[in-house]
Amino acid sequence: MSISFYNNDLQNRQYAQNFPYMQNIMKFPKNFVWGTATSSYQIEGAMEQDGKGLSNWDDFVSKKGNIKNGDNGNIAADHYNRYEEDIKLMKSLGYPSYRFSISWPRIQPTGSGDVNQMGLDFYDRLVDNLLKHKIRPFATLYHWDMPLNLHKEGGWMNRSTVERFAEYSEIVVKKLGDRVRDWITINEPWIIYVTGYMLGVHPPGKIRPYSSLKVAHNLMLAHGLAMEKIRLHSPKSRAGITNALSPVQSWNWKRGNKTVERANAFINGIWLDPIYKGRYPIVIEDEIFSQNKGNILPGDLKIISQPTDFLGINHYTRSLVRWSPVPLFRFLPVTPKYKGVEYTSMGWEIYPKGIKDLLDWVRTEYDNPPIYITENGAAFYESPGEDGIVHDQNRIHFLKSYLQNIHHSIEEGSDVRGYFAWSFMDNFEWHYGYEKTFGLVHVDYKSKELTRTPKDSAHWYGKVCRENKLEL
Ligand code: IFM
Repeated sequence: MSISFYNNDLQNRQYAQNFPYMQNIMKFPKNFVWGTATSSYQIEGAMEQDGKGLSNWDDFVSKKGNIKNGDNGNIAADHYNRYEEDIKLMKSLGYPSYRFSISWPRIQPTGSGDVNQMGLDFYDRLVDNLLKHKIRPFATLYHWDMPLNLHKEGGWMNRSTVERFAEYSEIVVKKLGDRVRDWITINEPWIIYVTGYMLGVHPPGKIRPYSSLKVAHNLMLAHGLAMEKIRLHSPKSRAGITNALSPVQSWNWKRGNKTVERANAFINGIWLDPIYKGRYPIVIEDEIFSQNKGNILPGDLKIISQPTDFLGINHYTRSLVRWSPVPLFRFLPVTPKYKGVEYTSMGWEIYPKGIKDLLDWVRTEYDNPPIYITENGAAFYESPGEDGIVHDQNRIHFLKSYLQNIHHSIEEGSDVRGYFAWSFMDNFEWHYGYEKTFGLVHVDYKSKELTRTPKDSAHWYGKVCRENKLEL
């Protein structure tokens, strides 16, 4: 079977032919927000410091075979103890915004009731320090670390976790909402759902095709209830959800429309339609309702569909799919293979035009919502040169070509307001451990000092942020 694809340079040349005004310098809109992103479990470490409770991830990493090389986030980049140094570095590199997440078990060690003041104080200091350096904080309430007690009681399968999440969100927003004015409720519900409950590679490590759609609804409801708390306690803030989205295409461009439609509903629509259309995607609605008997209550979709201020999009690669008899999904991902194809060390195809396809689709399907690209970046096999620096031209090339496509989509009308590179520094890449490095800043995990050294891309990206433009 032959599939014809365009390689990335060809994509750009063709775009230039269609849009002759394309220049060598791409200016981004005034007030475009530039930043980098991280998450609590991936960088903080300090597993049991200052009263933090154990999390689903602390438990998952302790079980043999779950994580590559037996790695864990017990110490990670020790950001909990080194946040001042990290913020200084961020400032010196010229990154004006920072997206971080808050560790729920640091705030509520048992998952309900009592607050761990020392945990809350850490984020208080972090936010103050960011503001002191004139770095705008974007806070994510849930980037996958949940108090172990709640995890043991069923986690996102259990509707009561949603109530607990609302309680936790209220505590955090009450404390930080006078200074944090940009909130993200939940990071990537699709990944929480698919890795934790369909593939079994993230906690709770289950494969539950006939009940997992409860998780999807509970995550969406948790988003809605957190939105209510943000509106109540920080009315001047802007808030939204961050989704992992990708344009879905058939591996065989001549057929497979039904499969694409179904895959698109699971990967994208289920996390967007309830917010923007007040209902679940029609093609999978029956499955969603039949798996959620007694779990979807009257009024839930109203809570979920309350207005948000922006949509956060995390994007890395497109999704090529083919039909398969696998339970529930009835599709499987396909790794693209064609002449000239390039992959990151995650095995993800480098396909910059995918981000334009995605933004164009969101613009037309959901009435052009304001968007932040809350994550985009690449992991490569790399190591420092003799001078101790990682010379990562491949990452620069990656970021440049994705930003170029974002710019194309903005020129055609997409309301993209900002971009956060994933990630500020190398970190714990979940079940891959420390082997996959997404950072602009290299962290020497082999040394006790955990020395931070900016890669070439860190300086290149700082210039883009400072000048608000891309030079091709
Ligand atoms: O590292 C993750 C992040 O936690 C969520 N989005 C994707 C990144 C790369 O896999």
